[in-house]
Amino acid sequence: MTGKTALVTGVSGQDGALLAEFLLRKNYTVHGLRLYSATDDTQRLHNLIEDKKFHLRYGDMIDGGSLSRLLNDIQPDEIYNLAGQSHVGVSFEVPEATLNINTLGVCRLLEALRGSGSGARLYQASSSEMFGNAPAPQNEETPHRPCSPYGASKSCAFWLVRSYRSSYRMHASNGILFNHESAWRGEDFVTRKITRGVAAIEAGQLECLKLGNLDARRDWGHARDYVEGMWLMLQQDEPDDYVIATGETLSVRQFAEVAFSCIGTRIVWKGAGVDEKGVNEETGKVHISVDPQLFRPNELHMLIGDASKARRKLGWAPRTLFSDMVKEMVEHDRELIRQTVPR
Ligand code: GDR
Repeated sequence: MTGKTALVTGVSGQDGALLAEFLLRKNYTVHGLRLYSATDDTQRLHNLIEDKKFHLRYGDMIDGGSLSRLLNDIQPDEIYNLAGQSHVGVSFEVPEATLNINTLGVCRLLEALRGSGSGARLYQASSSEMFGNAPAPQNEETPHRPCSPYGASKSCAFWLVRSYRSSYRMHASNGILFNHESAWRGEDFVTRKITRGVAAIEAGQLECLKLGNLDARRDWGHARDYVEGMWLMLQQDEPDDYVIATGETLSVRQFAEVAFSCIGTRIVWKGAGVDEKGVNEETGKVHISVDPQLFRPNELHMLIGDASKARRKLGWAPRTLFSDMVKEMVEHDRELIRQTVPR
């Protein structure tokens, strides 16, 4: 068992909360960086807050001074940079803010780390979105062709990390994570939106779920498996970049079919394009329709990750089956509804 100290930025998000839990189980002291928010943003951390080895710290990726102070104060062995504006669609609405947090924020963190002279190891949350529509399957050597401000922000941050690594011999690694989901996924992301929608439809609180592009294909894994990959990267003697993915791809339409099957509903598709509908085969009710307002100005059509390097060098492999992950998410959302509906 280790007695290391870690700083996790973005600790209140899905990955931050799951990673903090993972590190606490490994006997780390964990300092979680959170943004100040007037509303409670600690829902995912409720079971960690009581842990004496878990500390919430205010800081901000747009405030380099706060990052320097935290590093000097905490003296972490490992830093996991998970903070960011993580919604691809939203990045088209707030491109400047996205780059400020996702790219300049990484620059500020790298500078703070360089200034601290501490030798702490850094994990940077890079993303499959950097690949854009580069041919699949994508691996560490695949050229970046980002097609969103988010993808561009992550690609630039990726290269900053590599540049600092080679210029200053930092132990800084990029984890190129493909889509990763869980019951802690934000409700604006398509998987959670679907599983919440399925639970609400079953409970009679909603009849029809509106989605955007049903044809987009993603490589969907379980976030719990992926945080282990982050940790493994920082346990290596040498820093490097690794793809973390399942190697399988499914469309948004297929995700929805599997999610509905968890409540015993078979969806059949009728119509095409913006008129396509997902219909309950048994009742004839329309449960999915297409809302063109949810289309993005530019879309990334297909991602399949090749994680053979992570398998070979880190001994990492996904543990959770896709169908089990979807079931877990639907069950969680059903339970949330049960807790709010008076019996
Ligand atoms: P993504 O995840 O953009 O891949 O980025 P998201 O779940 O937002 O979209 C996946 C695909 O589903 C399509 N889609 C919809 N998306 C949303 N959010 N809402 C909808 O209603 C909807 N309907 C269809 C999208 O167009 C897209 O093609 C995620 C994020 O977690 C990033 O931060 C991360 O880096 C990458 O995964 C890997």
